[in-house]
Amino acid sequence: MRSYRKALGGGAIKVAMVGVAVAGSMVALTSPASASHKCGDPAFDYEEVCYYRHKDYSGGSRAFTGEDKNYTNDYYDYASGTVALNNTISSYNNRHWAPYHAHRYVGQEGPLYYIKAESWDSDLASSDWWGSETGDVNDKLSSHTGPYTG
Ligand SMILES: [Ca+2]
Ligand SMILES: [Ca+2]
Repeated sequence: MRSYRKALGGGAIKVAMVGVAVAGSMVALTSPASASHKCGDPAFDYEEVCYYRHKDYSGGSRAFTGEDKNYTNDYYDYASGTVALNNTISSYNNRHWAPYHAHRYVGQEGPLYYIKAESWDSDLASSDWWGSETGDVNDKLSSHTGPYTG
């Protein structure tokens, strides 16, 4: 009886370890830490929107090509790289030939800011939300959809 229990316990541990390994690989495949990249990367030439922390395209930058549901895990390219894009973006340059829709909240929720194809804005404090939302969009962007290539 004693040896039977010991054998059973060993099997349970093996099953648990396999489960952890499978869960780990699924996370790596489905949720990368960040979808952003350094602005001006030749691999994404003319297919990226570049965001800046301060107005006049200064204070650190970070770019996207596809959509992004959450800016809290994307960081400006600085020496330290510790400031997230969420609620800090103050200017942008959309080098993509297609538009994006930026959102007030993470999860692509809330009011929209329309980023036109091949457009730029040096100071988002002078830009408004799309639709009925009042106030400027400076330091309020948190996610985006697009590019809308259709
Ligand atoms: Ca993100
Ligand atoms: Ca800012």
